[in-house]
Amino acid sequence: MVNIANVLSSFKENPGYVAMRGLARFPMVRNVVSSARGALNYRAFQPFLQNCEKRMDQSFFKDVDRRIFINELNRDGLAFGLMLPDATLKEIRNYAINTPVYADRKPNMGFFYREREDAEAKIGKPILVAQYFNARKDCGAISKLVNDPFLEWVAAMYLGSVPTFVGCNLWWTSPVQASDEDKDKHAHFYHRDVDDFRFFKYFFYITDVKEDEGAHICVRASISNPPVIKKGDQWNIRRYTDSEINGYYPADDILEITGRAGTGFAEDTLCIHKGSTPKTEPRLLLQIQYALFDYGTMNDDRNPAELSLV
Ligand SMILES: O=C(O)CCC(=O)C(=O)O
Ligand SMILES: [Fe+2]
Repeated sequence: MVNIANVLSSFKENPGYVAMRGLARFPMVRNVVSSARGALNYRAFQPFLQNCEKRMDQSFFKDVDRRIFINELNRDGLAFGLMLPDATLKEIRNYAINTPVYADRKPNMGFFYREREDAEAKIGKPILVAQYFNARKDCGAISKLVNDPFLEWVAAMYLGSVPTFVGCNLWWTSPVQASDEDKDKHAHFYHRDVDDFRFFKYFFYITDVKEDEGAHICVRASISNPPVIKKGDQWNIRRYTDSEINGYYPADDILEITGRAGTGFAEDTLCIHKGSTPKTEPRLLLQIQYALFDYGTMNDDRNPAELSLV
């Protein structure tokens, strides 16, 4: 059931975002708005691509075939084959070790990740997800990655417009017995994201992610084939159970994405996807998101004065 009071209060806070969430669930509206944005932008589009190409030999991913990558992303809503250099991984890990992270993404619940058990005792529950704030501003390797010409070129081609960087997020997912409420809050049930009329995310594993150890799970090509199980599901934005998804899609298309530290991929998370809870080893993930418009909802920018430890 839609809670009208909640919708009205969110509308007051961020009308553009709430309107987009209402409209972007309809494929025709997504197409019309994306084409219009592309048309308005067309003068800037080719120079943007050329600028990326000019800088391409500085890219971390200059050896990846970008045309194959974008074709894969267009076909499946998913594209694989990125790998971060060791030095970048090391810098992000150092940042993560030496910077407080925030339980449940709450600015007043900071702790150092090595002290997670102490923080759990103080909070009185297991911490499934803890996220850093201001990571791009405070970690040089992340800010360099956000401006990587390969990532920007693919973003422009996928969006059909000069891309808008809307945020990066770096977070730990820990091997805990989490409540269903926390699993729901932290996207551990199958869902589709409606973050804009057109958008996508890069995912980079900063720790090794083996089977059953917190892999991201995505249904290949489900962007053009949403699960219609209940009436209205083609437009509904809801959580799905594992058995609904396992019963709807061929097992071959439900991908548990594993990889060693540094592994990266692009995903349009309008595809059906979810996070999974690791059995024994925590997962550190960096996500970088590009879209047509910035509603201010996807970034990790927080006023440092408002951050505190538990
Ligand atoms: O933690 C994960 O792998 C899932 C996150 C997710 O749903 C998202 O980034 O849209
Ligand atoms: Fe999601």
